[in-house]
Amino acid sequence: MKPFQWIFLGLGATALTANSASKQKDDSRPNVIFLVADDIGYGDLSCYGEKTIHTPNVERLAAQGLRFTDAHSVAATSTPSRYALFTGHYSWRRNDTGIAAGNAGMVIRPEQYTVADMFKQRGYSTGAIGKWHLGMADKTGEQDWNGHITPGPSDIGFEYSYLMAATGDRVPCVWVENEHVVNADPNDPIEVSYTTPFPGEPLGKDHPEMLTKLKPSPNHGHDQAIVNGISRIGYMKGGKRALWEDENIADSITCKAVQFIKGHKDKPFFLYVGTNDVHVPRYPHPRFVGKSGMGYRGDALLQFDWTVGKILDALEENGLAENTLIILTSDNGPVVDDGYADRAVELLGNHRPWGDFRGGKYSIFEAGTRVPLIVAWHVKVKPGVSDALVSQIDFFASMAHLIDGNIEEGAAPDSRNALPTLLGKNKKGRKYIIEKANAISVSDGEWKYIPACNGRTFDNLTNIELGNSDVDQLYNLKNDRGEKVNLATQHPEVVARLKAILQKEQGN
Ligand code: NG6
Ligand code: CA
Repeated sequence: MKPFQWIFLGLGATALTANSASKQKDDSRPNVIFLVADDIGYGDLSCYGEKTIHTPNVERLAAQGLRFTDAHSVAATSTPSRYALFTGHYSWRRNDTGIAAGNAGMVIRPEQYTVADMFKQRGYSTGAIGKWHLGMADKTGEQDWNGHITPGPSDIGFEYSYLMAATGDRVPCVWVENEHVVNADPNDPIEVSYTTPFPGEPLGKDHPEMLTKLKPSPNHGHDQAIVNGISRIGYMKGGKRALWEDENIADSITCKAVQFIKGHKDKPFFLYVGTNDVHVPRYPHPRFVGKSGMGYRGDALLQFDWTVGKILDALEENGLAENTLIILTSDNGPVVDDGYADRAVELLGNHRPWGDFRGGKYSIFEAGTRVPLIVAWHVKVKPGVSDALVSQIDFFASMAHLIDGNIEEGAAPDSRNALPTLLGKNKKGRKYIIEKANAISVSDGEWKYIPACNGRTFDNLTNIELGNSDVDQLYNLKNDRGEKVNLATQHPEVVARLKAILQKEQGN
């Protein structure tokens, strides 16, 4: 294992004083950080009431900010969720925003206008660090992993980027900084394929003895290329010098985020930090291992919490705590076994990652998309709890309103200004939200309607109820948070009202 990178990069010892002068004082141009967790559920953070895990740094943020109880991602998996977050365009309007492979082309096309473009155009420095999962280069399979991977994040508004292409469980297992693989070696070129194994490269399914860190769960399919004693989805060859080590992923992301904050303390910035925690493969740094009593999944939650703490510290140390708006959320709901034998199910005990909601990641039931959300901005947001109905689709327009109230013609077509709600000036939420897993749903906060659709009701691999049904479903979320009683036949008028909204939004 490499030395603990935090110390390695010399950041741990940096004794910045809390009053190191910041030139940033303009309230109309705060720094903005989108801190997006991966697969962290509504019940995974102690500030949401679960007593089984303690996440003190998220509590510290929640104590300074507004914690939302009815906040939603647009989708129940990462790619469509992040697509909507960055573009303000519903991912379900396109048929190519599903879970992206590690060699997928750019899902957000360069001509699209993103929230990062919006900030950049207003003079902000912009950065994207951590999990990307939105494709790189023009077309699938056409990346130059040994040269300039273009088009890339810089074409959709991110001036700086340090990213994993897709997920921890997908090749290539390398960091891509400013569109170049870090530590790429011309003598050991990287090749990636999602269709054809490379002759001579061992695969997890044939070489279980090489899986020294984690083994795949049966039948999930994470049994292809072996990187660092963990088999992944996809095939990869070369780039030995560039491969990440799973136990250092959180440190790398956190270091880069802290460096970005420090390096931009004199000018407003927009920073997206996508953590890898708690997506699979979960392989936290040894200093977190065994600390949760819940195995690697719980330990990875503590690691996430540590990242949050380091980011808050960096803001304080650089004199930016007062003038930075932080939005902490998750891309989709939780899953316990998502492909690796990490004993997460066995060690879960009484912990309920989904809180009191039904379903989980991949599901149209509430746990798929009802996510943690904390908005904090020093004196501008009065600490507390908001039950307003909010959707990540509105972050884009809200951020434009934060700065100057303008939004470019045609940009973020589905995004509405929710700034007063996000800042707690208003308890009024959205009139309705639309979400998509396999099924689509519309909810006004009280009633949720899921039209009949095709698809499995249950996923045996992850043990999650997906919410698909061949009959219409209607739930009253105020009386029935667990979506147990289908009231569609009792309340046809409510079904008709919500169906009309959905049809109008879908353009039919
Ligand atoms: C699924 C993977 C799962 C995870 C997910 C993406 C299988 C059986 N499962 O296809 O392990 O990688 O994709 O998760 O392949 S997400 O949070 O990035 O959307
Ligand atoms: Ca996710």
